[in-house]
Order: sequence, then C-alpha cells, then structure tokens
Amino acid sequence: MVRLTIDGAPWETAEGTLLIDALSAAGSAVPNLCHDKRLMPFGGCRLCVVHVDGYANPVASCTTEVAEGMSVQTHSSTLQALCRTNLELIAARYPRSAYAADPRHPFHRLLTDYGVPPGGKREDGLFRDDSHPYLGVSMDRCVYCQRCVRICEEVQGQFIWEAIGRNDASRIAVGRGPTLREAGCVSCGACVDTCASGALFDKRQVSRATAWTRTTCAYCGVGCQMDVGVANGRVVTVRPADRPVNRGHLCVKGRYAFEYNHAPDRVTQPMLRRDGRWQPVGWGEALDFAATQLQAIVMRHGPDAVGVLASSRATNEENYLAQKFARVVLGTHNIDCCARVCHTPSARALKTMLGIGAATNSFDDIERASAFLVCGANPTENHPVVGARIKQAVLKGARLVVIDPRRTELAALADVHLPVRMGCNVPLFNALAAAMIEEGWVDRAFLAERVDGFEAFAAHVAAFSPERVADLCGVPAAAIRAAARIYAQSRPAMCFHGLGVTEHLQGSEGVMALVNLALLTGNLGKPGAGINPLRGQNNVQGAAQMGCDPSVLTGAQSIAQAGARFEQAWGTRLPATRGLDVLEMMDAAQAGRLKALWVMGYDIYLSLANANATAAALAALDLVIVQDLFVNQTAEAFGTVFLPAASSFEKEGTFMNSDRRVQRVRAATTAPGQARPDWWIIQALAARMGKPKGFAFEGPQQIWDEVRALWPDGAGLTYARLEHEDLHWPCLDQSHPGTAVLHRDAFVGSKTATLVPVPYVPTPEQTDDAYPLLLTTGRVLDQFNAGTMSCRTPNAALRPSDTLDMAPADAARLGLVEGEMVRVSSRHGSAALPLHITDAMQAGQLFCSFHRPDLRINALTSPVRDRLVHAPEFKVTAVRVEKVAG
Ligand SMILES: Nc1nc2c(c(=O)[nH]1)N[C@H]1C(S)=C(S)[C@@H](COP(=O)(O)OP(=O)(O)OC[C@H]3O[C@@H](n4cnc5c(=O)[nH]c(N)nc54)[C@H](O)[C@@H]3O)O[C@H]1N2
Ligand SMILES: Nc1nc2c(c(=O)[nH]1)N[C@H]1C(S)=C(S)[C@@H](COP(=O)(O)OP(=O)(O)OC[C@H]3O[C@@H](n4cnc5c(=O)[nH]c(N)nc54)[C@H](O)[C@@H]3O)O[C@H]1N2
Ligand code: SF4
Ligand code: SF4
Ligand SMILES: [Mo]
Repeated sequence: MVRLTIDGAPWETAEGTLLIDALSAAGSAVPNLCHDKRLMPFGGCRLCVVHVDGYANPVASCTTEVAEGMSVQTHSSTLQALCRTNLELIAARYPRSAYAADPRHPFHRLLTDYGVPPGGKREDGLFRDDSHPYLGVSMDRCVYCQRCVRICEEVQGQFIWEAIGRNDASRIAVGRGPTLREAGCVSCGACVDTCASGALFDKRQVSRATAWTRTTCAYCGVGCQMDVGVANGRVVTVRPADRPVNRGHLCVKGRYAFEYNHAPDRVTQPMLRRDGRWQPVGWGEALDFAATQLQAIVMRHGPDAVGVLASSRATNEENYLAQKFARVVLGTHNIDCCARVCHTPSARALKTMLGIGAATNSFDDIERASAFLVCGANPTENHPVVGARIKQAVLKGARLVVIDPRRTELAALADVHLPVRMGCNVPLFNALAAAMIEEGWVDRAFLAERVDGFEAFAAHVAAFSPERVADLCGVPAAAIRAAARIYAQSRPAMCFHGLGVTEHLQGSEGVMALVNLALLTGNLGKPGAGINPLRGQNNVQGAAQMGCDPSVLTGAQSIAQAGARFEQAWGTRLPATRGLDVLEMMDAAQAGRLKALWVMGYDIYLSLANANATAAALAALDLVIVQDLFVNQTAEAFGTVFLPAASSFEKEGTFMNSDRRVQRVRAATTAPGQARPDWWIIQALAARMGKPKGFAFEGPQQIWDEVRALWPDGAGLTYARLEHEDLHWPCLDQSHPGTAVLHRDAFVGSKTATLVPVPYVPTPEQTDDAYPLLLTTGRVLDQFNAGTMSCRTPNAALRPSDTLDMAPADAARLGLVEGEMVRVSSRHGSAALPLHITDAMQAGQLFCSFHRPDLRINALTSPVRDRLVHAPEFKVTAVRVEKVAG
C-alpha cells in the first residue's frame, strides 16, 4: 500500500494506482475527458491537473502514479483557470445545439460548471454512419479524447476507429470501410460506452434510465456483470460493470440484445392446447390440467414414463428445484438439461481423469498465460469478452495455436493454425502428444511427481506420429510439430476448448486426449494453464451442477455415495431405477415407453440433432409441457400445456459461469402479465400434485441455502458473500476464499493423474459419391442458439440469416454464386439456405449456423452420439449441395 495526502487528509491505496483514480476514490474527483480506467494512461485533455508538492508546475493526475508520501492539492485558482482555458479550447468547436438539447449530459454539466459555453455549430464533412442498428455517430460532437480509438484497440482489439490529422484539423473516422459494419465493427458498444461527449451514442435508448440493477448477462457462459437501466418498467439500456470476469466490457448480445424481453409475442398467460389451438387459461386451470395428466401417466405407466428437461437459461435455484421435482414428486431420475448436448463430454473427461468435471482455471489467468491452445472453439464470436481478452494477450506477445477446420478470427491471428479435417481431433491430439514425447518437450519433473501411466501412453501415441496422421487430419506434419512445440515450451500454456472437440462420436475421448497434453507438459494445477471448456449458456454449468443429470445428484455427487444424505434431507427414498438422458428420452418416446415430457427453457425440437427423429419422438408423447418466454418450435409443434416463465431480467437467483463462479441475478423489472419465475412454477406444480413438502421456499435465497447444505463444495457461497465477492467453487465454508485454480498440489483423492491412451474411432459420417462434402454446424456472433431471444432484437438486422459457408473452389466447381439459395441434403434430411463463399473454409468442408427457426438446420444432422455420454455429433455430417431451382 502507498500512503499519500489528498487535500490535507491521509489516504491509502494500492501501489501502481493512477493519481486520478485515487482522487476519485478519496472523494476528491477532478474533471477529465480522456481518462478511462480500462485504458492505458493518455494525458490528452489536461483537465485533471493538480498540484503535487515538490513539482513547480501542475501535473496531469491521469498520467501520474501515486507515490509514498505524496501530497496533493486538487483545488486552487490556478488549477481552476488552467482547466477553464483547456475547456474553452475543447468547447470552441462543440455544437451549441447539442449542449442546449441535453443539459444533463456529463460533458455539458462540466461546461456549465466552469461557465464555458460551447462556441461551435453542426459541421459537415465529418464521418457519418446511420446504418448501424445500435451505434449512433455524430462526429460534430467529438472532443478528440480518442477514447473510442483506444478502447476499440486496447479492450476489444478491433482497430476500427482512427485519429487522422493533427491539432485543429484532427478528426476521428473509420479507416477500413464506409460504415462501421463494413470496417469490421463487432458492435460491442465499448466506444459508445467510453465516449465522453456524446459523439457516439446508443441510438435506441429512447428514454433515460430511472433505476439501475447490477446483474449477470443472460446469454453466454462468460457471465459478464452488467448494470441494467430501466424506465417505465422496460429495460432501456445496459452498461458493463467493472468486475473480474468482464472488466468493464460486454459484447453485442449482453450490451444491446435485450429487446426480446418486451417483445409483443412474449407469452404472458398460461395456455392449454384445445382442438389444436392455444387457449389462454388461468394458472389454476393450467396447473390442475398438468398435475392431473402427470398423475394419471405415473399411475398407469410408472414414474419413469415421465421426463423433465431443465433449463440452462434459468437460475441454479430453479434447476435445483427441477431435479428435486423429478426425483421427489415424480419419483424418477429422468432429468437432464442441454449440458448433455454440449459439454457433458468435457465434464466426463475431466471428472474421470482429474476428479472434478469443470474448467480447471479461471478467466483471470488469461493475462498470465504465455501461450494459448484454442481447440474447436470460436471465442471471439461465442464468448466474445473472453475472446477479446485472448486477443489482447496475443497482441501483447502470448503465442497462439488454433485447431479448427475454419479460419476463425483467432486462427487468422495464430502462430500456428491447424485446419483439422472435421472428425479427426483424436488422431491429431495424439500426434501432438507423440511429437512432444519424441522431441523431449515434456515436463519431466511434473511427469515424475504428478503423472502415472507414461510408458503405456507413450507406446500408444507412438503409432500417431505427425507424419503418419498428417494426411488423415489434413494438416502438414511440420505444422503439427510446430504447434506441439509452442504448447509444450511456452509455459504456462492455457487450453480453451469448445464444441468442435465435444460434439463428436469421440467427444469425451477428444477432451481426454487434450487432458493428456496438459499432463505431459505440466500445464495443470498452476495459474495461466489448465484445460478449460468454454461453457455454453449463461447457466449450463450450473444446471448440470445442480443435478439436472440422470446419473448424479446436486454438486455432481454420485447417487451411490451421496444418495443416503439426500434421502434424509428430502425425507423420501430416491428412485431405484436408472434415469434417462435427453437422447434416451427421445428413444424411449419413440418406443412408447416415455409418455410425458416437461421441457423448461430448452427448444429441443429446434436444437437436438436429427430433427426428424425428434419430431417422431415428440409426436408420440401424450403430454408435452413447455415452460418458456415464447412459443418456441417445440411448443408450436408439440406442446399441450404452456407455462409462461419470467426472464432473468425479472427474477432473483444465481448463475454459475464457465470458470466456476457463482454470480447473482437480480430482478431489474417485473414479469409481464401472469408470467412467473420458473422456481415459482415448479413449486406450484409440486403443490398441485399433492407434494408441497420440500417445495415451499419463500424465494431463491432459501432454495440456495438448501443447495449449500447438500453440496459441500458450494457451502461457503452465501448470498451475503456474493453481494461483494467473486467466488469460484470449491468454496468449503464462509471463510474459504474460493478456488480459482484446481489441482494445485494434488488431483482429487490422489497426488497423481493417469494418462489415458485414446484410440481413434472414425465417425460413420464419411463422404461418398452421394454425399461428397462434410458439414459442420455452430454459431455466429450476433445470434444465440434457438434464436428465440436474439432474433427478437435488432441483432436480426445485423445477421438476418444463417448461411452455408463454402470454400471458393467448391463453389466454382458446383457453379454456385454468393447469396443464392442452395439445398443441403444429408442421409437424414435436407434444408435450404443462402450460400456464403469464403476462404475461411477449406475445400470439401462446409459450415452453417443453426439460429433461424424456420430453416430447420437440424434436419441435416445425424443420430451419431458421443460414445460415453451421448452428446450428438453436431460437428460432422456428410452432405451434398445443390442449386435451388428458381
Ligand atoms: N454468439 C453466440 N454465442 C454463443 C452461443 C450462440 O449461439 N451464439 N451459444 C452458446 C453455447 S450454448 C455454446 S455451447 C457455446 C459454444 O461455443 P463454441 O464451442 O465456440 O461453438 P461452435 O461455434 O459450435 O463451435 C466451435 C468451433 O468448432 C469448430 N469445429 C467444427 N468441427 C470441428 C472438428 O472436428 N475439430 C475441431 N478442432 N474443431 C471443429 C468450428 O469450426 C467452430 O469454429 O457458445 C455459447 N455462446
Ligand atoms: N446443429 C447444431 N445444433 C445444435 C448445436 C450445434 O452446435 N449445432 N449446439 C447445441 C447446443 S451446445 C446447445 S446448448 C443447444 C441450445 O439449444 P436450446 O437450449 O434449445 O436453445 P436456447 O436458445 O439456449 O434456449 C432455450 C429456450 O430457453 C428459453 N428461455 C430463456 N430464458 C428462460 C428462462 O429464464 N426460463 C425459461 N423457462 N425459459 C427461458 C428461450 O426462450 C428458448 O426457447 O443447441 C444444440 N443444437
Ligand atoms: S462497437 Fe466495439 S468494435 Fe465497434 S467500433 Fe466501437 S469499440 Fe470498436
Ligand atoms: S460475452 Fe457472453 S456473458 Fe458477456 S456480454 Fe457477451 S453474451 Fe453476455
Ligand atoms: Mo451449448
């Protein structure tokens, strides 16, 4: 700590703090225009000058660090005059009309405070862009602080804005294109957020927020913290919060894509399907109907004829209740969630090999890593705030290896990009291991101390030398060796992986092969390292961790080991039969064994692979209860009961993010009409089914306290602590600091972990004359999964349609042109969508996203599933592509 004196009073702050930030914290804030904590010191506007004892002239507090014994005065007539003179220079060109129109803007208030009226008028010939749905530009209000230029470079890494000219002729403009979008802007809004003068602004903010609520983003697993501004009961704006996860940054979805919340077709009343049509009813009638039907099915066919799918979009508390409902009220382990289809393979592999089925390290480690291995993940689109942090680390010198069939944004920036043939991860990862062993790049000390099974493993991977697998994997042997060298020799190296690894026949085994690489190189149990699945939705980590999984209870505790404790706490016997996962539920429905399904916040008809089979399964059910914000595809085609849920803007609780943090969700506004939080609905249905015991919680905090009592690793995560602490589990008690890095001294239950020889098993989805191309599916920045939310926002204008991405050579060979509609057919179904020709694709391989409900992309994907945990193989399908006539 450093001690200084501010306006005569003592103050203490951390070493390295900028004086301007210390002044703000001490309540002696000085004016400024060019300073932003998120950015490197700049010293442009010189409004923040102060006297520091020992200096003859005033100093700019935004470029001065605090020092021991420093004595600072923030007020004097000299400072006042200096500041005024500098403001006059800045205000000379600032338009009077803008000032008059909005006296409450902070810059305008500053002018008023110093008695500096602006002298300018609206200027022509400056950069204009009216085309962006969110970002407004009015460059005549620019004060040349360059915060937009700097934040786009230093935080987002997009380099869109440029400062051109000098002094009086200086201008801020977009360098690479006529519009922001064409220049490559990713709509993160950071430049708007930092803009001091209103030159950049949020176009859609119709009214000023009257209340602010700190909460967690409802989209992806990064878990960004944000402040939600509400006016007249509507969310009108969102600002990034400065918390460890996102450090004052958001992406286009968190910052801008909130209008779904007030969409005209939000369902606000329960509904029953009668004579094929949805009819609004009261809660009493809807719940009675659902309860009676469920009871009848349980009576006739037994509890295992019912399945419950919980929601990765809902809170931990709600997911905990969903699995408790299945196990206690219905009496079945038939409970699952969409973690099944994305990272259950990661959880299985990490649990089997290391003892805990979650990311080993924290996002805090990104700045500590010397190298990154990014496998089958596209973080700049799918986890954009993490993607931006990885990009910044690479720009500052960290090495980067990307393994992805496509040239993603990170791949284009990588030291080595291995464009692996889809479905060939396991041989490629084994080849990396073989190269490391052959070249002696392994960490001998770590192997000796923490790793078993080296001899057998080395013998196994010797058969996968880079030269042997190069053709199979579609990448040169030398590139495989170069990648192995970077990952093994730049320590610590942090591995992030995504669905390009997990959504395969060998998904779990692919993750195991990655864990092998980390064990070989000693990249476990230390900061800046680890194996880190980039988890999908806002609370997919939490949904699974709460026990929405047929084979484990809350906290991923096994039924065999922890069952008795749960039976005692819940006052009931646990079901004796094995539960079904979502894929097995679909099989059971088709076979007539499953009769009813309660689906909360999970659009399975749209999002499960092999949609024609999903349709057959759902059609065979007697009862489909859908609980959602909207009539999604599942509800529309197959729903019998619709229960309207409150959104995360409208309820209390917690989410668990990708790096094991538990963060609060807080209601910023009230739910529309009769929509209710999922926890309320589950409790109400339990009561109607005659089992109110154990479902009479007053609210989320009380539910969470029961979770903490049953889950030892979460025991210390009280709501009180979550108010002001950012905690990772394991967090064993209320004084435990949480665990950012797993496996520091030992793996769970053992000092050592064992390398696993992973065989290569090719997928049945191979090309032939009828289906000569390989298709992989995934996501794009502006849209989110089933599209129910992002499609109901102006993000739809940013990304109106999924496209089929194809290499130029394939397009030329097939005689196809950019933008034309094409039909894609697989052995399982077909879909039509517009073509996009891009050299990000390798010849022979295709990509499309699956966000637009009407395109039914999952008609194409196959019934192939992960060998261990059944995640569908969304990532490889053999297809052919044809012109659509007309
Ligand atoms: N904008 C946006 N963000 C999202 C989502 C969204 O829909 N939109 N969804 C959220 C969810 S639920 C999830 S699970 C995450 C997913 O986040 P990611 O895991 O990043 O998701 P994907 O885009 O499906 O796939 C990642 C990459 O895998 C590559 N790939 C395909 N096949 C292979 C292969 O055989 N080997 C290798 N090595 N790579 C392959 C693809 O080219 C793609 O770049 O994103 C979350 N974030
Ligand atoms: N082809 C292909 N298909 C895929 C994938 C792929 O890569 N390729 N990825 C798969 C993956 S990883 C995933 S996770 C799935 C995602 O697929 P889904 O889970 O089906 O999609 P989401 O859009 O995340 O949202 C599900 C639903 O939750 C609702 N919802 C949002 N908030 C709440 C809430 O608070 N309460 C309730 N009750 N409902 C709410 C939304 O309106 C939406 O209908 O898609 C899978 N499908
Ligand atoms: S919105 Fe983000 S990417 Fe676009 S110009 Fe602003 S800072 Fe750069
Ligand atoms: S990175 Fe993820 S959590 Fe953060 S704002 Fe974007 S969607 Fe939300
Ligand atoms: Mo996911």
